[in-house]
Amino acid sequence: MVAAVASLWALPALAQRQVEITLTAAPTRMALIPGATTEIFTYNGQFPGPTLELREGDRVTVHFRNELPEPTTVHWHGLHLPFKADGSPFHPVGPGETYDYVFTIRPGTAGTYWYHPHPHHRTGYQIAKGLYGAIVVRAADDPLKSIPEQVIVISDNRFTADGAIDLPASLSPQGTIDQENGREGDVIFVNGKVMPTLTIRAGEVQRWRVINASAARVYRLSLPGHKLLHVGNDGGLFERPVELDEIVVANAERVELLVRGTGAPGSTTALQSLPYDRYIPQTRPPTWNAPRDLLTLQYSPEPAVASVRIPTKLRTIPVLDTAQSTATRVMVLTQGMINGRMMDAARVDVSAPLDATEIWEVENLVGMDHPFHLHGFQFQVLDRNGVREPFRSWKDVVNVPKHGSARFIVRYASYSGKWMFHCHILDHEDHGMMGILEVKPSQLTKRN
Ligand SMILES: [Cu+2]
Repeated sequence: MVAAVASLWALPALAQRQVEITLTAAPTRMALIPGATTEIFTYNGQFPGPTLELREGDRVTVHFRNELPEPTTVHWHGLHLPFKADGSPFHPVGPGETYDYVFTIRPGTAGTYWYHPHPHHRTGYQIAKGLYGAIVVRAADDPLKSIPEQVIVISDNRFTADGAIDLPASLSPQGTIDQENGREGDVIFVNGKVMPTLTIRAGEVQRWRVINASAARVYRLSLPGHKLLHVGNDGGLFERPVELDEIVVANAERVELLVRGTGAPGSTTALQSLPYDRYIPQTRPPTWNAPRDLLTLQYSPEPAVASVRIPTKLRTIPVLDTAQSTATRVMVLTQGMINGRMMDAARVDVSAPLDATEIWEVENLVGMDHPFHLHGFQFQVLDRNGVREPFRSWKDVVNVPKHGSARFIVRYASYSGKWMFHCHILDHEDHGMMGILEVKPSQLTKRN
């Protein structure tokens, strides 16, 4: 209780709610594919887990109970919160145990996040078993408040003939390919359903909050006949909307899109994922270049409504100034390793003072993409492959292309502790393609 009061001290007087959430992870049996039932793991008996709706300023306590037969954690992917609430491998929750995650949603956080397990070596397994859910954080002054929303959680999975989740032994032929590519499945789920139907009225504008919860599959989204208005990334809205024909969403990334109902009343179209070659040629799946339909968008028969006006200015994003950077951290990615090393919980890979601003230069030496995730702090991508990022946004994952590089700038604000950085291809993460950033409270930083 004392800690919660102390963290409030730094926050402006927003309408603060005390939010209590009860979340239980447990095995469940569910019908996911035709003709079989599958033993999965769920949060509160739901697949995906319940969408958590939070507001900036909320003081959140999640009462978590682990009814799984193995240790787990709940990681609040992308949220800026205290170390003890991060759900990293440092704070496992044993079978039958409970843990309270206590954090405050800080101003400027509004966006789309997700929660999932993060235990050492078992993240891929537990997410494949069904443990993930969406988080929507709202701002009081959301410029798109009046626009109807859809949360779209995309994931994939693979099943054996008897309906069990197909998790081959790591040294089996398929297990070896999974370790290399990251495990992909031929069944694609949107919000736990295969090819669900979303409805829209002609002229209507909808805000889609898309989350890629897949272990490894990257989605290159396209809605034939429609332009997409890209309005937000991992850490919330941009300053201005950007019009696109398609968008790549790598593992653990989120995008906010405005879909304008430019189709005719009664017509249908499908949200598609177009081919995206993230693979090493030797293990590229034979079906990699086949487009996949993800969901049906069905226009209602009613006549078109007048479209709402979409604001041209969404919000102001503060600039993280490269002139303030006090260090550059070089991260070299090779297959399964960062800077030639595998994860060691007893080692600190990067040590920095609280409030420092630093640049990370992530270099990918191998012939497949690696989506790089930093815990605890949102960052701003500076450039990819040397090409300056066209606009400012908050990110917590940056996809580092094969034989490519990405640079981002980050400020280690508010919270000291040990924060993971890792590849978000879950097989790579579990293999040890992960390191530790320790942010230390420092006398020096107090002078600033
Ligand atoms: Cu990787």
